[in-house]
Amino acid sequence: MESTRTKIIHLLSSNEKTYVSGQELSDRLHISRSAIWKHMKELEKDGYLIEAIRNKGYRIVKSPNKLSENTVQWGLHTDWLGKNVVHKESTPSTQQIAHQLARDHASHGTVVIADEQTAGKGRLNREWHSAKNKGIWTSLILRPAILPYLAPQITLLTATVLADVFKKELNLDPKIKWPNDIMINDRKVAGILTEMQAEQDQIQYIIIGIGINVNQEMNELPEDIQQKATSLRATSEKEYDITSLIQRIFVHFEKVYAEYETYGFPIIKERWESYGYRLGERTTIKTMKETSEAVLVGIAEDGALLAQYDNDSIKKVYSGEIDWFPNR
Ligand code: BT5
Repeated sequence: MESTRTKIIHLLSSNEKTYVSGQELSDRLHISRSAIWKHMKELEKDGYLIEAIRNKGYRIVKSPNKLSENTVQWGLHTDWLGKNVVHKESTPSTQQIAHQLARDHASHGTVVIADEQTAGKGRLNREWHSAKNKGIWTSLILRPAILPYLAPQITLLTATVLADVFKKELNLDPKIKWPNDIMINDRKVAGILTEMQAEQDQIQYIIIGIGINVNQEMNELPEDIQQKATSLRATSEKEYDITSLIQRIFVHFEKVYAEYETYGFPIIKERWESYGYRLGERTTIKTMKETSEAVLVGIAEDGALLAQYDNDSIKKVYSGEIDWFPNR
């Protein structure tokens, strides 16, 4: 159940430019006008800046500069992504909460966001550092109508969304290192962890975990990753508003997801390849049997990376087999 104050915020934020009268709020929420007034005072205590004008009504001018269910939703212009937000100040991992919510039938587009994760997860049980208020640590619950073996496409899609936002909205120069790392200046700025619950021919849900280093200074990054990681701030010397960045990502995600539903994987593949890290370059590939050189040429429909060998044969290769940083 939405609380009265969340309802008030929703009603006001669907009319950002105009005022909503006390009478209208009172009619829609079935509470008195003086009760509405008291709620407004409570919102102000929480850091909302509310303008109240006689004969016009109320308007939210600014939301507080901290993450919460309300601040993420205030001014979020999406149809389904982030309509249901669960925010935690601190949690072991947003993935865990998202799994629980998904098992309890949370809807497509439900998101979990944390200020801090104490046991953030990478792939293969690797650790993901998630310092308090320094980054975006979020998990999206999706219920795509695709076959389970195509799920990696959603990871690739997510990577293009992040790269687009970093490039087009923040003027940075991101690359996507197959399959899921967003790189700036050869350092990892964001990672994606996809987990899913599926039967043979049907996905029950996918959880897309997104971790983005946003406002860390270089020397705030943990020692074990200082040589290979970066943050948006460290690459651009600008601080970013985390709430508004989350909103931009959700809005763009929804747009790209709709394009994917309409046109299928080819448009994602094309975009992904335009950002592909070291695509077109020769790399060393080590399989169990041999070590050889090949040129990375693109991605396949199932999400595999394609390498072209000197005899022109194109083969699928996997992450552990590629020497990404021969000089590191
Ligand atoms: C990933 O794994 O890159 C997936 C990261 C997903 C994190 C999100 S945050 C929200 C959600 N909740 C979670 O618990 N997880 C998801 P992988 O490709 O395995 O990379 C992990 C490796 O990246 C580690 O072994 C470190 O070397 C490095 N690393 C750890 N923390 C980092 C950070 N904050 N920035 C850059 N690199 C990091």
